[in-house]
Amino acid sequence: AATDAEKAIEYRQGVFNTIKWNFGPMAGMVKGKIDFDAAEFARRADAVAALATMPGEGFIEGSGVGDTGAKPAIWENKEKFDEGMDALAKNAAALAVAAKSGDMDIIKPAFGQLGKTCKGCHDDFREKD
Ligand code: ASC
Repeated sequence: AATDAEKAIEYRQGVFNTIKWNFGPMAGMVKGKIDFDAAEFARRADAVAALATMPGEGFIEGSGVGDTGAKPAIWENKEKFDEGMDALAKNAAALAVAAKSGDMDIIKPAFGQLGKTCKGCHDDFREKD
């Protein structure tokens, strides 16, 4: 049977993979590599806003071992990590609001802010692929 740590790892990776599934097409639209579809963009932004509140609880104590990209820094500096998770949720919510405008000039900076938030935490807390 899976341990609690294994279940937590599977849980949070599932959430991050689902965020990435939705984030990718939004990035393509922002960069002009995919035609902008405002309704699709808003649907994906809503999905990411909901998902963004979820991965944090998967970083339970003792779940940093094994074949994951999670750095020990997460548990050594949990307060800063949790702030990053809060920023993820906040900026994803802001993007969902911006997306409802259907206006790329409004969406673009909100998307950029969210992408910076992803990268900030990855730099500190995630091993490079
Ligand atoms: C992605 C992806 C990330 C983020 C990050 C944004 O598409 O997989 O981890 O965007 O690169 O800066």
